[in-house]
Amino acid sequence: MKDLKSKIEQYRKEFEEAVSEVRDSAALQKLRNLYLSRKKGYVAGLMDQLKTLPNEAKRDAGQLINTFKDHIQAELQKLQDTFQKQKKYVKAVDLTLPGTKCYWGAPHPLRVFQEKMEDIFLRMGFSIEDGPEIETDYYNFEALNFPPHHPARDDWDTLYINDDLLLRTHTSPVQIRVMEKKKPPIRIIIPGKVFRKETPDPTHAPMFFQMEGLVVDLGITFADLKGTLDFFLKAMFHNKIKIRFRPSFFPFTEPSAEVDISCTVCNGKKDDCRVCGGTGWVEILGAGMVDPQVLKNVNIDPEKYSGFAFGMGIDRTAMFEYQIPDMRLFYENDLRFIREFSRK
Ligand code: 2U9
Repeated sequence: MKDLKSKIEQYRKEFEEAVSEVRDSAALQKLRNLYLSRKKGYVAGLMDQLKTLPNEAKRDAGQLINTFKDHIQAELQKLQDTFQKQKKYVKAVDLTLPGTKCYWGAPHPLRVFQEKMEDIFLRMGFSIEDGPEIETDYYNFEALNFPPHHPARDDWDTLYINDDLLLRTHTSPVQIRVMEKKKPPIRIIIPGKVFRKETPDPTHAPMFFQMEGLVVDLGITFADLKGTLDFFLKAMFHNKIKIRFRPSFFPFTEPSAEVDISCTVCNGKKDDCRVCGGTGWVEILGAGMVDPQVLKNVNIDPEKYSGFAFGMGIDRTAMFEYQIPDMRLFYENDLRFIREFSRK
């Protein structure tokens, strides 16, 4: 019995020392095994020794062993609780851990620019329409007053799918489709992708974005066309720009014009301006009064109704506004470029 008592004392001392040095859960588990493992633990050894004692000593000795075992269990439990709390605490406040990288997307610069253009027309009461990108020869050309094999078609380098189907070269077929379904008053804009058979270079791409507009109503005149485009261009650039109309030709409008604004980069003051080439003017859009034949093609009476239409390249205008030298930058998906211009 004396032997057992001193052994317990010895174990207790060793345990107190060992427990004060435990720093993590692994060391804790090791200590637990050393003392409490069912077969080889010190407490199990004490129990084996208990069996060898005379019966009258067993009760007291048993109590001593149990008290020692309870003490060990309580101390180990305390330590375990402390580690668990620390674990939670570290998770919440360890500011030295590297953060999780977050990759933000950004709207594409062309989309930002398109929405800026749309907003101005929405304010004037226009609505937005869209339509198919694969079109028939009829909607892309014939209905717009381009007869089959007419040389005017050569200006729209077309990607044909077969004799009848093609990738639309302008968004104008959407206006035809809208006029077939809806009678005047019509006041719409059509932003969208168009396709041309072009080799990519700084100012050309086989796919680019266009925005066209159409107004058809009673008594629409060239003055409405001028007033609308004047409002748009001044809202888009700034109020001080000058605007000029030059006579031009499109098969679907008569009369037709090309519309320039005074150069916002040099204001006509630099002979070698890279934007206007020293002319002081930059071409922004094309426009005209809807040809009576085009109205007839959709069963709108040109004696009663008249209209105007216009068209511009979204890419081209964005390049001018942001002074981007190469159209291909829009389509390379370089995030550094996309983020840069999305902020503007
Ligand atoms: C209908 C009637 C008339 C649309 C028009 C233009 C002038 C024009 C070009 C500008 C640069 C296209 O992106 S670009 O290459 N467009 O100059 N577009 S009038 O006229 C229409 C359209 C549909 C039924």
